[in-house]
Amino acid sequence: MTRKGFLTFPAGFIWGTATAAYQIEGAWDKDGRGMSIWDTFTRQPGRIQDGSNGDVACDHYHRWPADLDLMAELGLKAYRFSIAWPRILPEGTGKVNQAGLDFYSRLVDGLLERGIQPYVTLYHWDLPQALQDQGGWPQRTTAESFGEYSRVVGRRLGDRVQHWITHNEPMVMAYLGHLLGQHAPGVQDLMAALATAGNLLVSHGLAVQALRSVCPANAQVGITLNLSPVHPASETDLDRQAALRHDLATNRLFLDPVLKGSLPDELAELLGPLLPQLSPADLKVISEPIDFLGINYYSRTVVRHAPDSPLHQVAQVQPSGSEYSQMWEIYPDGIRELLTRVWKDYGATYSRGLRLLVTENGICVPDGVDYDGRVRDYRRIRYLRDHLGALWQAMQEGVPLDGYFVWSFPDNFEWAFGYTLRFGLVYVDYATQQRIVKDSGHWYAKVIRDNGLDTRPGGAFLPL
Ligand code: IFM
Repeated sequence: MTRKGFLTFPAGFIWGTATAAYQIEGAWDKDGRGMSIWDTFTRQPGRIQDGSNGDVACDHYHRWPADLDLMAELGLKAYRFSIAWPRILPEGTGKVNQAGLDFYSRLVDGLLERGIQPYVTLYHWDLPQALQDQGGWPQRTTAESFGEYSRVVGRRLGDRVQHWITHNEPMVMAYLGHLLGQHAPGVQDLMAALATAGNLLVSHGLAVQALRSVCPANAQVGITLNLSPVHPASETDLDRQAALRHDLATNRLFLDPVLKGSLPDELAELLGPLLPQLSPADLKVISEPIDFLGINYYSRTVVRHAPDSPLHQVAQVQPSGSEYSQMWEIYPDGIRELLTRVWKDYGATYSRGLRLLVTENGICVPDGVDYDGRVRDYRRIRYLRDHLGALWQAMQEGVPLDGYFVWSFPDNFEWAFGYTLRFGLVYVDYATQQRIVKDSGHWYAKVIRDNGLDTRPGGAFLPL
């Protein structure tokens, strides 16, 4: 801390924002793009709250130069985006669509010309429909196809992209996509969900190997997990045990194989025959050394023992007396708790020296355009300020954190919620595609300029 109430970040701290292909690009049938599972899912009646889809979304596919100009105006140092697999390999494997690669190549050049570092996510949930038709993620062959796709992208962009993220939130793909059926492909099958988790993990390792084989030696490769500290709803033994089970089934199912090369014994006890079938050779692939771990944090998870619930007999509780966004409890200290725990349990002992990044953090609140054209999203500013404060605290406690990415740059297609929720620093009028930088966007630009955070009461609002 340099002066009272002002939190200074290390020189070179990476200030960024994040998006995902299906949520912003639109142009679903342009230039040879194949169908993805989200094109299929959104066309099934009742799947999406407002009946919408990503056909147009923010039309970023056509408007990317102006979007990148806006990022440069706000002073962003990095931009995390995902590549749509069906643009690159419309059938999921085999014939490469050069027009798809050309699009991302131009995007990368556009970022570098503006002094913004690209952070590329290879998979943010838009599996080619052709692979789904052959069984999708519950099949091991899909993991192998992901390795092939990663090699194709790495070969084309590796000369300019230094930072690679194999997967975004595999837990969501496994459970929301294959157990709860709330996301594409809409499957509700416990076995399929856990097989998906296993194959996503293997595919991560195959992608790391593929990237290392085609990218320059200084390539930085990692994975992004959505993690959440799990708290028991009460101090009873039953609820405490429930919290441990939930931590195993959501956090440790992914952390342990990637960073320790093993599945926790307690998970084997919990899942029995449902445990993802991973051989020692698979675990070796999954734990292929990485350079950084990306963490997406939005909220903590509070759970109670619930004997009738599937998978692990746990139910989530919304504690009373907390503040909530449209989706989740607001719990800033959770990011400090999570980062220090991940560092202690995994990072500090990681042989090759692991760096951490917060690859997503943000909030959806009902935003509106005021009479003068401004979007005064003070709750978002407060959320971001409080989370950055807690994250700064984690760094004081010894966590080597390299950067922070706000979710999201523009408002966008929020999966099963369609366009009903807004997460952006930039407001999108979907009827006209006009962009308006929200007050939070201006506030974030000031944080970046200052390389630090004004936490004095009212300080967050001073630059506005
Ligand atoms: O919009 C999503 C994103 O695709 C993945 N992480 C959470 C965000 C908010 O729900």
